[in-house]
Amino acid sequence: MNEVWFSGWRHVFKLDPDRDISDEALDQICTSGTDAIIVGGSSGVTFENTVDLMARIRRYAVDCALEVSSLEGAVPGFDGYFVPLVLNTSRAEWITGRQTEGLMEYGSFVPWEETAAQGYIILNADATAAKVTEAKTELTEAELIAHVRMADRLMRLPVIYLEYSGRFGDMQLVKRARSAVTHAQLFYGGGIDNPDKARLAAQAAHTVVVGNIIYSDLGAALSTVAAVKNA
Ligand code: 1GP
Repeated sequence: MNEVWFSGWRHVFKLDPDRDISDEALDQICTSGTDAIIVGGSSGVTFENTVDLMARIRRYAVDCALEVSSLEGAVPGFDGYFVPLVLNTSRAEWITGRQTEGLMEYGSFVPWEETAAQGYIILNADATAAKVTEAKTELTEAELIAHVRMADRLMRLPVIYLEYSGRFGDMQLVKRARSAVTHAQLFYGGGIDNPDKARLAAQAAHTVVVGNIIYSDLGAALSTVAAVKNA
């Protein structure tokens, strides 16, 4: 793996600009020892709610990156930017279409050194992202490995993101995906709501993303940091 701005990340919290979080909860998330905060969501993301959340996180030293999933939500001022390309959809607009439209508009302003493409492979049919992009989530192991090789070997994407958002995934499958990777950083996200799941995910992927549980059980969310770091 090449050294890049997110290489050292083992644990990441993902915050949704469209969901409310109190100052107290945000303080605990940002000072939890997590390696970074990713701001991103699959619906309801606007310039206003993104800039608002960024400004609140910016009071802390923690790295903060934006996952750019819509033109409206493209906000300057983050430490880094991820641009998701959904690999298991047949709808081209989610692979390169919208991204190219974004570059038509903002191509001259992109901080390329701090911008990375993520090859998203969405594996939970119930996730909003799967519905929106009409992802083909029922992949056999052979199909998953082919998608990983497409991203890692052919497209040379720096990040492969196995997205189970809302459900804890198959860690054996995640491990096999990691074995197929030669240079990409493998992110895993989905359904981590306790230290055990966090540890299992950390043993399977390079980087573990924790989202939803922040909003329903902050204590459980915070407990995932040490679990990942000690895995
Ligand atoms: C969502 O992968 C992240 O994009 C995390 O998933 O919200 O299920 O933790 P959860």
